[in-house]
Amino acid sequence: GTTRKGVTVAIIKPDVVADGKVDEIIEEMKKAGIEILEKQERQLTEEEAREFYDHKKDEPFFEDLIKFMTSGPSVALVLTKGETGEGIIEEWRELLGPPSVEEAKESAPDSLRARFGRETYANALHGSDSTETATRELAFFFPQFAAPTIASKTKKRQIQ
Ligand code: DGI
Repeated sequence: GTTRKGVTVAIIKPDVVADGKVDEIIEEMKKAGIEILEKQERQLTEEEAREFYDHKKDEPFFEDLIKFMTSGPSVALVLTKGETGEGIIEEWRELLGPPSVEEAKESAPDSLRARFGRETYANALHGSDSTETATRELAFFFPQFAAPTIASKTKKRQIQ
């Protein structure tokens, strides 16, 4: 069929990669019943980070954010769950907890940002915040995955 499965895009940010905790995070995903459809390790260039966070460019913290996101390799992943992937965006955001690590420790001590974030906004993980954002972020990290499934000899990226 042509119906796309619901997915979200997660990023394991440079703090977690530097702390050697990528496998632990992936275990947490699996414990929550999440399925990983794609995974790619890469260090964002400054240009890529600026494009990825373009909607934050007027924020006072923008330069800090770019510095952090380009400080080392990240791991981008496409996540889904169950037959349809319905609710995966919200569920992953729930597992993340709030963006500030301090706030996460206060209000959601079991959240992944509370447990794996280093400090303030070195917050371990990203998750798309809406279907529109997920589509955009999918195209950003996994253009081959996001492309329409036109007839081709290699159909390996097609999702039912
Ligand atoms: O979608 P989220 O990552 O949960 O949160 P968001 O869209 O509010 O912010 C995106 C990222 O920007 C967040 O993961 C970390 C960074 N950020 C947000 N607010 C601040 C911030 N970074 C700094 N340094 N200071 C902030 O106030």
